[in-house]
Formats: sequence, C-alpha cells, structure tokens
Amino acid sequence: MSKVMRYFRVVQVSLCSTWRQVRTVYRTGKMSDILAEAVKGAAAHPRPEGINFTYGTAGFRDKSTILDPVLYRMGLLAALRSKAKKATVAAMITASHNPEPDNGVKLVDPMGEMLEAAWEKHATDLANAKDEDIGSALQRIIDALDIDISLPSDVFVARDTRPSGPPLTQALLDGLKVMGSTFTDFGILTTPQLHYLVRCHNSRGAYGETTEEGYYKKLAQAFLKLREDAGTKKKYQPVVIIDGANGVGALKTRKLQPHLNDSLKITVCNDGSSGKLNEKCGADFVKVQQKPPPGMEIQPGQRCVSFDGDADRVVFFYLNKDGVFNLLDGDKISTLIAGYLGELVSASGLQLNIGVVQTAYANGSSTRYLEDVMKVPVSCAKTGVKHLHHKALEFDVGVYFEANGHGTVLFSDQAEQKIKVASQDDSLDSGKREAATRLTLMMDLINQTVGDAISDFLVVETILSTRDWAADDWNMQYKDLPSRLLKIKVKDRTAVQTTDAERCATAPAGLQEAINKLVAKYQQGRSFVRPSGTEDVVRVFAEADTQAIADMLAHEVSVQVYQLAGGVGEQPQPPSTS
Ligand code: NG1
Ligand code: ZN
Repeated sequence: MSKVMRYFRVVQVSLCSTWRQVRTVYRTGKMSDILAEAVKGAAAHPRPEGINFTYGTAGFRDKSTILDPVLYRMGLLAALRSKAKKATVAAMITASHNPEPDNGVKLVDPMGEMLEAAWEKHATDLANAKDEDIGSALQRIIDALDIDISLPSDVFVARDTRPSGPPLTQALLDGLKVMGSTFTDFGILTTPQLHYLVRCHNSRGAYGETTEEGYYKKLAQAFLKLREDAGTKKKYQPVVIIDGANGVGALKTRKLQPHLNDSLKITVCNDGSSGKLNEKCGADFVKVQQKPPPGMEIQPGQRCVSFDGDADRVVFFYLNKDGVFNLLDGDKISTLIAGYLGELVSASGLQLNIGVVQTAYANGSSTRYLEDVMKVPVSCAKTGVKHLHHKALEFDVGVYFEANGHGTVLFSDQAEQKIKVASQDDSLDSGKREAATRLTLMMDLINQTVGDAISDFLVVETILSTRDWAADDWNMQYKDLPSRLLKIKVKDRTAVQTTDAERCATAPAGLQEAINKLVAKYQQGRSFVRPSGTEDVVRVFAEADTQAIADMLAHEVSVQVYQLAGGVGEQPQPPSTS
C-alpha cells in the first residue's frame, strides 16, 4: 500500500470509529428518552395483575375489556418491528370469527406475511411485562436484535367492525406515538385488505396501488377480463347470496359491487344492519353447525357464500333439490382451484409443479381425491395459516387451505416470471399464450399475502363460470367423509402434545395408544387431538364412514382425553342417537 493510501486508510478507520461512537451516544441518548416515555405512557394503559397473555396462532385474542394494555404494547412492538425490518409493517385489530365481545391484535410483516415466528416470543414477553418494566423489556428486544432505535418506523393500522375497535386502536396509536413512529390508520378494513396494502406499499406499487379503492380495481379488472369470453352457460348462474357474518366482509362486498358491473348478482345478508357479529352466522357457524344461518331464504341449487368476521375465511354451501344442506369448505375450494390452475399450467406448456397444503383437519376424501385421482402432491402442515403458508412456498404454485376456508395460492417469483414471459411470447402458439395470460389474470385475482374471503370467492366464481358448473357439479368431485369436531376442557391444555403435523399425540402417556385402538374399530376411522391455539380447550377430531360412527369415535376419544389429560367439569356424554 502506498504512503498516500495508508494515510487515507488511517483517516477512514478513525472517521468510522468516531461515527460509531457518535452513533452509539446518539442511539443510547435517544433510546433512554424513548424507553422512559414508553414507561410513562403505560400509566394510561395499566396492565391488570394475574393475566397471562399469549401471542397465539392468530396473535393476541381475548375479552376486549382486558386488551387495552396489550394494544399499547403492540404499538411499541410494531414500531420496533418496522425499525428492525426498515420497512412499513401493519397491525390488525380483530378477533376474526370469535364473538363480538372479544377482540385481538396481530402484526403483519412487510410483504403482507404473518409476523415472523421468532418475534411471537417478544410480543408475549412485552405483553406480560409489568408497567414499570416496559423499558427493560423493550431494551432486551433492542439489544438481542441490535435494532437501531434512531431509524424511522412506519405502521399501517386497521380494525374490524367490533365496537371495541376504536378505543383499542387508540391504545395502539398511543404506543406508536411514544416511539415517534409515523402511521396510517385505515379505519375499518378486512384483515386481508390490510395485508394487501402493506405489500403494495413496500413493493413500491409493484403489487398494486396502496389504496382500498386500488384493491377493488385490481380484483375487479382481473375478474372481468377472465369472464370476457364467457359465452352462454347452461348450468352456471351468476347469482350468489353472501352471508357477511354481520361484519366487515359485508361492508366491503358492497364497495366491490359497483366495480363488477353486472357480471355477478350479489345479495348480501347478515350485513350488520340488525344482527350481531358472528352470531348464528358466518363461515365458522356454517362449517361447525353444518347448516345455513337461520333466516336466510335459499332456493334449492342457489349458491351461498359465508365469510367470517374479518373476511379472511370463506365457505360455500347450497341446498340440493331435496333441500339437503351441502357444504363446500376449504378442502373443496382448494381442490377446485388446484384442478383449474393445473389445467392452465399444462395448457401453457410451462414446467411448474403444483402442490396442495392441508392440515390434519382436511377431509380424508379430499386428500385421497387429490393424490389418487388428480395426482397432485399433498403436504400436511400444523394448524395455523403461517404453517401452511410456509409449506406452500416449497412449490412453484402452492395452493393452501384450512378446511375451515382460510387459504390462498402462492406463486414463486420464478413461476410468476415464467408465466408473465409466456403470456407475451409471440413465438408460442395461441393456446399456450392464452393459458399463460389466464394464469397472469388469476395471479392478479388471488391475494397472495394471506387467505382472503373476497378474493377467494371471486376465484371460485371464475372457475365455476369457466367450467359451466352448478354447485352440485363442484360438490360431486368427491364425497366428504362424515366428521365431528369436539372440544374438551382440561386443567392445562399443554398437557397434550403432538408430532407429525399434529396427527400423533406424544403426551400424555397412553393417549395415542388409546386413540389407535378406538380408530381401529371403525371403517375409514381417523382421529387426532391437539391443544387449541386460540381457546383454552383440547380439540378432538374424528372421521368415519357414517356420521353416527364419526360422532361415536369423537366421543370415545374425548373420554380418553378427559381421563388422561386432566379433564375438568362433567365427563363428556355420549352422542344422542335420536
Ligand atoms: P385453533 O383454536 O388453534 O384450533 C382455530 C382454527 C384454525 C385457525 C385458527 C385461527 C380449527 C379447528 N382451528 O385454531 O384452523 O383458523 O383458529 O383463526 O378450525
Ligand atoms: Zn378470520
């Protein structure tokens, strides 16, 4: 090294170390100010004694009356997350399909994904810190992750229609303000709309315009284009009734409607004008009760759609000509979508692998149909969309759905690129190019950030219309095995532990052996148990060739859970045979 170079190197090193010192002093000064403010701010959001909050499958969820301190602290954490990611993040205030008095909050990462799993622990620690310990709890997170507190932070905020939403939003904003964070409060949105907006923003508009109106425009444009060559239909009727769960999905469907022109006649019921959120309506009610919400007037064959309270889940249903209720759940939706996308991919001549991700709750018939008839690979993930989402990334085109109707499709960057290139490649024959063009439109119609009731509903309508299918035709793809889902109260639900994507219980001792014995008694019997991530219960699932046997198997397994895992209250009673 020449003398001159050496001289510059020395100057450079000393400048760097001076800058590091200045930065450390600045950071430390700024940090102690902020941490002191955060502790001061907690006085307006005191944490009650004796409650333990957990960031579970879907963020924090509880009675809304005790959540104020959690929201304040999640404001603090959201700002830190934004600084750590050097990007805008989001916070959604919702308790999804839970009853109206509940509420909750979950954080959304920059590309619209769920909060990174490693941060769930930080969220739980901060939510449970005593008011006076908030500063040190924040400090621990900052130190552990080496977050530069002097960086700016920016957070998008939205809520569902719960009356507790506005005060809880205020608590969250208080946390953000203490951290000096900028924010945009979008007011009432569906959960997937917020996920979508944060992705649009961070992708600098590449994913779409960062406005609610932009969301409707993107979906509607793709939907209308996909219908352009629709032709006359014999079976498909462009008429649906949407059960909006008396929640945000109803309001937002009404906003979407003008963008769809007259391509689809939508009647919205349970629109929040009279009934209560999720009470005797919505996707969860319809799926669990296996019946339409009371008061819905339905003609045989009429397609009906149920959203959940924050519109990230959707199920379809109809009454057949004999008035018998038929549910088209998340499994039926994923089979429909995977089949159609598979056809488009082969018609386009592209080499892309398509896979479906389910959970153990998927109906056994759907898994067999996908694997044996459609020859599509199926992966099983743990309950909770973050697990499904993660597994779906292993495919070029990954379709993931929970049986309860939460799901979407993920296209890998490479797949997206190949599809776009093929759609504009003049050297391809028109059939291949046309298939690739339809795939690009399907990508626009699908909200890839997270399960989205409105987007999924439009995807299903597109496929049914293209195939000229009535609900019956769709339903006939395979016949669901009868199943039963029960919940058992136990002293401590963590006494039940599982492995193999929750299909096998490893604790308490003897439980899995007992389940195996019971299952072996019945034709096509299958059963598993797992602790819920959103309720203080153990869930029991059973499936068999008749409803009576599925009910009996679920009951017998429940008794084992009750006896071996510390059941509380009365022992489960056998199903009535009347
Ligand atoms: P838990 O309570 O962990 O079973 C429920 C649903 C999940 C998921 C989450 C989040 C069932 C059996 N479980 O989880 O699929 O949707 O809520 O909302 O439906
Ligand atoms: Zn939901």
